[in-house]
Amino acid sequence: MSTECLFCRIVERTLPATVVHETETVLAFRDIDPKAPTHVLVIPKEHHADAAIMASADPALAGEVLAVAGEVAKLDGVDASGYRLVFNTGSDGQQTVFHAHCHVLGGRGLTWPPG
Ligand code: DGP
Repeated sequence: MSTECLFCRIVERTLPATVVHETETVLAFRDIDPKAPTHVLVIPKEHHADAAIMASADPALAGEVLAVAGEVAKLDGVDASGYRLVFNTGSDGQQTVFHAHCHVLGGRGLTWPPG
């Protein structure tokens, strides 16, 4: 845990967030600046700087993040119509928070390539 990390603070509940799902190892909460009707961030509770680092260190945890992302899509009712999972990684990938997170985006027709 790092108190310098925004998402660690959300895990610790010292920073508020709208939590939609939680397991022993994973937390899902609504993005503060939603880009679609469903925009939820799924994060490991343990701090890993990005998705690839998380997957190398703990492949099972990476699998749990993906499984929770699918659960979130079901909970928000976007599983049938479709949704997008995104892991922005590094500066060219537009990652701004360096705690691994999966964006779950849905509830509207998404464009490709992403802007
Ligand atoms: P990325 O650019 O992939 O690193 O996405 C970081 C996302 O985190 C971005 O969509 C906005 C969101 N975000 C940043 N700060 C907060 C916060 O304090 N609370 C919540 N719920 N979301 C945040």
